[in-house]
Amino acid sequence: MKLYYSPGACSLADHIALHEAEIGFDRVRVDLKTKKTETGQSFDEINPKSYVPTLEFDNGEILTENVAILSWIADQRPALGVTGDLGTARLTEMLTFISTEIHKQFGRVFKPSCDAEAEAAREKIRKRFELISTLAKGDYLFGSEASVADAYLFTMLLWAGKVRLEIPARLTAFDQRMRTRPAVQLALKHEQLD
Ligand SMILES: N[C@@H](CCC(=O)N[C@@H](CS)C(=O)NCC(=O)O)C(=O)O
Repeated sequence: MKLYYSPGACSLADHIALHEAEIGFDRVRVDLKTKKTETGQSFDEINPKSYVPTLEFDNGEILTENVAILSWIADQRPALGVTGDLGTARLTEMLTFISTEIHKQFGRVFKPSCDAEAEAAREKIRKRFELISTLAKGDYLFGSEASVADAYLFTMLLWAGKVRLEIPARLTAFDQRMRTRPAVQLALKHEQLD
């Protein structure tokens, strides 16, 4: 299995989650500007959507989208998912919230069409981090154990740091807690972000 990633991009969430799941995989770095992999392959031929994360299975099939890849990882290792009657739905709810309401807003912060757009996006992200910090059920989003959603939230906090967006104290503590996890340390090391 191969994970196509770009250092510090949202694919970091999947990178961390694969390590958490102890699933063996090869990392293939993608230059998102040239759309070439580290071996010079055309990334668009691998994933016509032209973005990371992209997971390629040994039979050549590819899986894209953070929500789908992280859900698939949780399916392989239920300890990284959410238990209970609504467990799967709650995980999907959280992953979708992070993806569509936080991740997407960062695009407007990184590449705004104007200052007002950037500021509006920052405000939305701030509010959503605030909300997530109140929704968290324990040390991690769903209680005392980390799930794949925590890997995604951690990646968003890394981005918040890059653009100097203030985050609630509870999320600062969460960020520090995540950084003590071997899977996080390994992924940060591999992406040279440590
Ligand atoms: N809908 C996708 C979006 C993934 C995404 O935004 N990937 C970014 C990096 S964080 C990317 O590869 N951008 C390159 C591009 O769009 O050209 C998902 O949620 O997985």
